[in-house]
Amino acid sequence: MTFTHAIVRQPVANMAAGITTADLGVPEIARARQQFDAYVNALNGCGLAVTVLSPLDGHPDAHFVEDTAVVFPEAAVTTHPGAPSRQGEVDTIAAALSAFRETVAIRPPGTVDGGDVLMVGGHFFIGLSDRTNPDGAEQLCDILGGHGYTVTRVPVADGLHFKSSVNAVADDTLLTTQAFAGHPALANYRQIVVPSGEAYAANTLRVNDRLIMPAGFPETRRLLEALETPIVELDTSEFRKMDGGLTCLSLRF
Ligand code: CIR
Repeated sequence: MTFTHAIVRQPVANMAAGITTADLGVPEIARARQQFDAYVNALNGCGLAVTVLSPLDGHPDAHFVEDTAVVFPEAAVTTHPGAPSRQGEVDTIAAALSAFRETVAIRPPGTVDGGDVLMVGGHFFIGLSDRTNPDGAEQLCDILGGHGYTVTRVPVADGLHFKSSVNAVADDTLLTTQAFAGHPALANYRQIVVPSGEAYAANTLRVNDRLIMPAGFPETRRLLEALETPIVELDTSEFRKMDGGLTCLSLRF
Protein backbone atom coordinates (compact mmCIF):
# COMPACT_ATOMS: atom_id res chain seq x y z
CA MET A 1 0.00 0.00 0.00
CA THR A 2 1.36 3.42 -0.91
CA PHE A 3 1.04 5.92 1.91
CA THR A 4 0.42 9.61 1.28
CA HIS A 5 -0.32 10.86 4.79
CA ALA A 6 0.66 10.40 8.39
CA ILE A 7 -0.69 11.71 11.69
CA VAL A 8 1.72 12.19 14.58
CA ARG A 9 1.51 13.93 17.93
CA GLN A 10 4.23 15.85 19.71
CA PRO A 11 5.23 14.37 23.09
CA VAL A 12 4.11 16.14 26.26
CA ALA A 13 6.73 17.52 28.65
CA ASN A 14 5.88 14.86 31.26
CA MET A 15 6.11 11.90 28.88
CA ALA A 16 8.05 10.14 31.65
CA ALA A 17 4.70 9.69 33.46
CA GLY A 18 3.53 7.25 30.78
CA ILE A 19 3.39 3.47 31.14
CA THR A 20 6.62 1.56 30.91
CA THR A 21 8.12 -1.80 31.71
CA ALA A 22 11.55 -0.90 30.30
CA ASP A 23 14.33 -0.46 32.78
CA LEU A 24 16.22 2.07 30.69
CA GLY A 25 15.94 5.23 32.76
CA VAL A 26 13.87 8.40 32.53
CA PRO A 27 13.33 9.90 29.06
CA GLU A 28 14.73 13.38 28.41
CA ILE A 29 12.05 15.51 26.78
CA ALA A 30 14.50 17.72 24.84
CA ARG A 31 16.09 14.67 23.27
CA ALA A 32 12.70 13.10 22.65
CA ARG A 33 11.62 16.23 20.79
CA GLN A 34 14.74 16.07 18.58
CA GLN A 35 14.07 12.41 17.85
CA PHE A 36 10.43 13.19 17.12
CA ASP A 37 11.41 15.96 14.67
CA ALA A 38 13.83 13.60 12.91
CA TYR A 39 11.02 11.06 12.65
CA VAL A 40 8.69 13.60 11.02
CA ASN A 41 11.48 14.55 8.59
CA ALA A 42 11.97 10.89 7.72
CA LEU A 43 8.25 10.50 6.96
CA ASN A 44 8.39 13.62 4.80
CA GLY A 45 11.38 12.08 3.05
CA CYS A 46 9.21 9.06 2.20
CA GLY A 47 6.80 11.41 0.44
CA LEU A 48 4.17 11.70 3.19
CA ALA A 49 2.27 14.83 4.15
CA VAL A 50 2.40 14.79 7.95
CA THR A 51 -0.30 16.21 10.23
CA VAL A 52 1.39 17.12 13.51
CA LEU A 53 -1.01 17.29 16.47
CA SER A 54 -0.25 19.29 19.61
CA PRO A 55 0.74 17.51 22.82
CA LEU A 56 -2.27 16.22 24.75
CA ASP A 57 -2.04 17.42 28.32
CA GLY A 58 -2.77 14.75 30.91
CA HIS A 59 -1.95 11.94 28.47
CA PRO A 60 1.76 11.16 28.67
CA ASP A 61 1.53 8.26 26.18
CA ALA A 62 -0.51 10.17 23.60
CA HIS A 63 2.37 10.57 21.12
CA PHE A 64 2.12 6.80 20.54
CA VAL A 65 -0.77 7.53 18.18
CA GLU A 66 -0.58 4.16 16.43
CA ASP A 67 -2.50 2.56 19.28
CA THR A 68 -5.56 4.77 18.84
CA ALA A 69 -6.64 3.79 15.32
CA VAL A 70 -6.41 1.29 12.48
CA VAL A 71 -6.50 3.01 9.10
CA PHE A 72 -6.95 1.34 5.72
CA PRO A 73 -8.05 2.68 2.32
CA GLU A 74 -11.81 2.38 2.88
CA ALA A 75 -12.18 3.60 6.50
CA ALA A 76 -10.54 4.25 9.86
CA VAL A 77 -11.35 2.32 13.02
CA THR A 78 -10.75 4.23 16.22
CA THR A 79 -9.78 1.90 19.03
CA HIS A 80 -10.64 1.51 22.68
CA PRO A 81 -7.10 1.17 24.06
CA GLY A 82 -6.45 -1.60 26.53
CA ALA A 83 -4.75 0.67 29.07
CA PRO A 84 -7.44 2.79 30.83
CA SER A 85 -5.03 5.73 31.11
CA ARG A 86 -4.87 5.86 27.30
CA GLN A 87 -8.58 5.78 26.49
CA GLY A 88 -8.87 9.58 26.58
CA GLU A 89 -6.46 9.87 23.65
CA VAL A 90 -8.93 8.68 21.06
CA ASP A 91 -11.34 11.60 20.58
CA THR A 92 -8.76 13.99 19.15
CA ILE A 93 -7.46 11.28 16.82
CA ALA A 94 -10.99 10.56 15.60
CA ALA A 95 -11.38 14.26 14.85
CA ALA A 96 -8.10 14.37 12.92
CA LEU A 97 -8.93 11.21 10.96
CA SER A 98 -12.42 12.40 10.02
CA ALA A 99 -10.81 14.75 7.50
CA PHE A 100 -9.51 11.69 5.62
CA ARG A 101 -11.77 8.71 6.27
CA GLU A 102 -15.17 7.58 7.47
CA THR A 103 -14.51 6.50 11.07
CA VAL A 104 -16.03 3.66 13.07
CA ALA A 105 -15.28 2.93 16.73
CA ILE A 106 -14.38 -0.17 18.73
CA ARG A 107 -16.81 -0.29 21.67
CA PRO A 108 -16.13 -1.45 25.23
CA PRO A 109 -15.84 -4.01 26.67
CA GLY A 110 -13.78 -4.62 23.54
CA THR A 111 -10.25 -3.27 23.65
CA VAL A 112 -7.80 -2.89 20.78
CA ASP A 113 -4.39 -1.23 20.58
CA GLY A 114 -3.30 -0.40 17.04
CA GLY A 115 0.13 -1.75 17.90
CA ASP A 116 -1.44 -5.20 17.76
CA VAL A 117 -2.72 -4.75 14.21
CA LEU A 118 -0.53 -5.39 11.18
CA MET A 119 -1.77 -4.95 7.61
CA VAL A 120 0.10 -6.88 4.93
CA GLY A 121 -1.53 -6.34 1.55
CA GLY A 122 -5.14 -7.53 1.81
CA HIS A 123 -4.51 -9.39 5.05
CA PHE A 124 -4.52 -8.30 8.68
CA PHE A 125 -2.91 -9.88 11.71
CA ILE A 126 -4.54 -9.03 15.03
CA GLY A 127 -2.49 -9.80 18.11
CA LEU A 128 -4.37 -10.91 21.21
CA SER A 129 -2.38 -9.28 23.99
CA ASP A 130 -2.75 -7.65 27.38
CA ARG A 131 -4.09 -4.63 25.42
CA THR A 132 -6.25 -6.24 22.72
CA ASN A 133 -8.95 -8.57 24.03
CA PRO A 134 -11.00 -11.18 22.15
CA ASP A 135 -14.09 -8.91 22.05
CA GLY A 136 -12.12 -6.04 20.51
CA ALA A 137 -10.48 -8.40 18.03
CA GLU A 138 -13.90 -9.77 17.07
CA GLN A 139 -15.30 -6.27 16.44
CA LEU A 140 -12.27 -5.32 14.34
CA CYS A 141 -12.41 -8.62 12.47
CA ASP A 142 -16.06 -8.00 11.56
CA ILE A 143 -15.30 -4.48 10.31
CA LEU A 144 -12.31 -5.61 8.26
CA GLY A 145 -14.17 -8.63 6.90
CA GLY A 146 -16.94 -6.29 5.75
CA HIS A 147 -14.35 -4.56 3.57
CA GLY A 148 -13.10 -7.83 2.11
CA TYR A 149 -9.96 -8.27 4.22
CA THR A 150 -8.86 -11.59 5.66
CA VAL A 151 -7.71 -11.73 9.28
CA THR A 152 -5.53 -13.99 11.40
CA ARG A 153 -5.68 -13.67 15.18
CA VAL A 154 -2.39 -14.42 16.91
CA PRO A 155 -1.78 -14.71 20.66
CA VAL A 156 0.99 -12.35 21.78
CA ALA A 157 2.91 -14.12 24.52
CA ASP A 158 6.05 -12.01 24.19
CA GLY A 159 6.45 -8.21 23.98
CA LEU A 160 3.90 -5.45 24.52
CA HIS A 161 2.17 -5.62 21.14
CA PHE A 162 2.21 -7.87 18.07
CA LYS A 163 4.17 -5.21 16.18
CA SER A 164 6.77 -5.16 18.94
CA SER A 165 7.74 -8.50 17.39
CA VAL A 166 6.45 -8.73 13.80
CA ASN A 167 6.43 -6.17 10.97
CA ALA A 168 6.25 -6.30 7.17
CA VAL A 169 9.47 -5.28 5.41
CA ALA A 170 8.36 -6.27 1.89
CA ASP A 171 5.08 -7.40 0.33
CA ASP A 172 5.90 -11.03 1.08
CA THR A 173 8.38 -10.72 3.95
CA LEU A 174 8.01 -10.28 7.70
CA LEU A 175 10.73 -9.21 10.11
CA THR A 176 10.22 -11.05 13.39
CA THR A 177 11.79 -11.68 16.74
CA GLN A 178 13.07 -15.12 17.56
CA ALA A 179 9.92 -15.72 19.63
CA PHE A 180 7.90 -15.67 16.38
CA ALA A 181 10.41 -17.58 14.22
CA GLY A 182 8.60 -20.35 12.38
CA HIS A 183 5.25 -19.39 13.95
CA PRO A 184 2.51 -21.27 12.05
CA ALA A 185 0.36 -18.12 11.73
CA LEU A 186 3.11 -16.52 9.63
CA ALA A 187 3.68 -19.52 7.37
CA ASN A 188 2.50 -17.77 4.17
CA TYR A 189 5.33 -15.23 4.33
CA ARG A 190 9.07 -15.24 4.04
CA GLN A 191 10.64 -14.45 7.39
CA ILE A 192 13.71 -12.53 8.42
CA VAL A 193 14.46 -13.25 12.07
CA VAL A 194 16.33 -10.62 14.06
CA PRO A 195 19.45 -11.95 15.78
CA SER A 196 19.47 -12.47 19.53
CA GLY A 197 20.11 -9.26 21.41
CA GLU A 198 18.45 -7.18 18.67
CA ALA A 199 14.75 -7.93 19.34
CA TYR A 200 13.87 -4.23 19.52
CA ALA A 201 14.84 -3.89 15.82
CA ALA A 202 11.83 -6.04 14.86
CA ASN A 203 9.89 -2.80 15.20
CA THR A 204 11.08 -1.58 11.80
CA LEU A 205 8.72 0.53 9.74
CA ARG A 206 8.22 0.13 5.99
CA VAL A 207 7.02 3.35 4.38
CA ASN A 208 6.65 3.25 0.60
CA ASP A 209 10.09 2.57 -0.87
CA ARG A 210 12.04 2.85 2.42
CA LEU A 211 12.64 0.98 5.63
CA ILE A 212 12.96 3.08 8.78
CA MET A 213 14.75 1.11 11.46
CA PRO A 214 15.95 1.96 14.96
CA ALA A 215 19.62 2.94 15.14
CA GLY A 216 22.17 0.60 16.66
CA PHE A 217 21.21 -2.86 15.39
CA PRO A 218 23.95 -3.74 12.87
CA GLU A 219 23.14 -7.43 12.48
CA THR A 220 19.51 -6.72 11.66
CA ARG A 221 20.58 -3.98 9.27
CA ARG A 222 22.85 -6.42 7.48
CA LEU A 223 19.96 -8.87 7.04
CA LEU A 224 17.62 -6.12 5.80
CA GLU A 225 20.18 -4.87 3.28
CA ALA A 226 19.56 -8.08 1.30
CA LEU A 227 16.14 -6.62 0.40
CA GLU A 228 17.87 -3.77 -1.48
CA THR A 229 15.39 -1.27 -0.06
CA PRO A 230 16.88 2.03 1.12
CA ILE A 231 17.25 2.03 4.92
CA VAL A 232 16.96 5.05 7.20
CA GLU A 233 18.16 4.64 10.79
CA LEU A 234 16.64 6.79 13.52
CA ASP A 235 17.56 7.12 17.17
CA THR A 236 14.52 6.18 19.27
CA SER A 237 16.25 5.96 22.67
CA GLU A 238 13.84 8.23 24.57
CA PHE A 239 10.71 6.52 23.24
CA ARG A 240 12.21 3.09 23.89
CA LYS A 241 12.48 4.03 27.55
CA MET A 242 8.66 4.16 27.50
CA ASP A 243 8.20 0.86 25.61
CA GLY A 244 7.69 2.69 22.33
CA GLY A 245 9.31 2.58 18.93
CA LEU A 246 9.05 3.60 15.31
CA THR A 247 5.66 2.18 14.36
CA CYS A 248 3.99 3.56 17.50
CA LEU A 249 4.75 7.18 16.67
CA SER A 250 2.49 7.56 13.64
CA LEU A 251 -0.62 6.53 11.80
CA ARG A 252 0.21 6.02 8.13
CA PHE A 253 -2.34 5.89 5.32
C1 CIR B 1 2.16 2.09 26.45
O1 CIR B 1 2.53 1.27 27.31
O2 CIR B 1 1.00 2.10 26.04
C2 CIR B 1 3.15 3.09 25.93
N1 CIR B 1 4.05 3.48 26.96
C3 CIR B 1 3.91 2.50 24.78
C4 CIR B 1 3.05 2.25 23.58
C5 CIR B 1 3.81 1.74 22.41
N2 CIR B 1 2.96 1.58 21.29
C6 CIR B 1 3.15 0.72 20.32
O3 CIR B 1 4.06 -0.09 20.37
N3 CIR B 1 2.28 0.70 19.32
